[in-house]
Amino acid sequence: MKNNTKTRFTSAFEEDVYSGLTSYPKHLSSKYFYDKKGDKLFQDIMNLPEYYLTNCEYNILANNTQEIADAFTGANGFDLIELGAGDGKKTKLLLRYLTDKKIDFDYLPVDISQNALDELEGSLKKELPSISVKPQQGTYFKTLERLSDYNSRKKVILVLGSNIGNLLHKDAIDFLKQIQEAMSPDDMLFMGFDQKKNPQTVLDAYNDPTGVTEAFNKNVLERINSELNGDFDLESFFHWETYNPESGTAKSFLISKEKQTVTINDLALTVNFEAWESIHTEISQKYDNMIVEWLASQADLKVTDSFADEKHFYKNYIFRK
Ligand code: AVI
Repeated sequence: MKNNTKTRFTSAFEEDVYSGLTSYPKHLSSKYFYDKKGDKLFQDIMNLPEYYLTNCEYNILANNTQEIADAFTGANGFDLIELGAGDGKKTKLLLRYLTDKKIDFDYLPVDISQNALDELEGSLKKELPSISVKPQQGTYFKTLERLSDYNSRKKVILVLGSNIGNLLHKDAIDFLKQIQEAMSPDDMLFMGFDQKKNPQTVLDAYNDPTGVTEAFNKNVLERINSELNGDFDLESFFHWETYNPESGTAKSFLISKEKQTVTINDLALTVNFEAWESIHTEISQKYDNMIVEWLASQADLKVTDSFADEKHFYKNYIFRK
């Protein structure tokens, strides 16, 4: 391999792509799936019949709205802070109930993308015009830090979609710890965790026959091509999914169909692939109560309640300090 080591990177993307593709085995982070095209592909994934996560969580929120909303409500109202709000389809179930009951709360969706926040705010203005929406643009952690002394009323932190599943346990504990540190004794965290289930059901959710998941996975290569001046031939890689029922870890890979060389001009990098060599791109962790309680204890949080869908495919847990 001919690598003219480039020591100065102009972005985290450059640095991560460089280190991931010069490692053995090769890897790239799933956080780079998401740009305008990746966001749209993820929306399409959420509408796939095989991708049960979205419907399960929607059903949990629809079937337990009152109980969940009652747990949220504080004596002086509360701030509902949602990390990674997306299109808010599931959250709107709760927002509508809270509004109908005239409960005093502010909704603070947090997202890195101002565009996503603008779209969400626009749709809320139309559908639920009386809600007080205070969008927070920024990373989760910076925003949580800022909001931890934002005001003295109860904070409810919402993380839906089993987004925590894209983190290794070590990073998931760090994530929970940072949330815990931003919480006061009355505050609560409401978080979704996809559950262990028939391994085939998991594999099918990440391996749809229409190829949307494959296109989503390959979007990281497209971004390298367009943003770092690379020449990945997308057709010479295919998507591969594995699931380990013991650990509960689903893993996505891109596999090179042949021996080939890829050049990434902006990194002055040439990457050689053997036939069948892999790039690991994502983990989607599946949980059970034991793992969730262990993660919580590692982050000094307690699980105080949980809600499941009928098939027990998915659970939302309430955590307190
Ligand atoms: C965002 N995240 C929780 C999704 C998941 O299930 O891991 C991303 C995804 N990857 C492939 N399909 C969906």
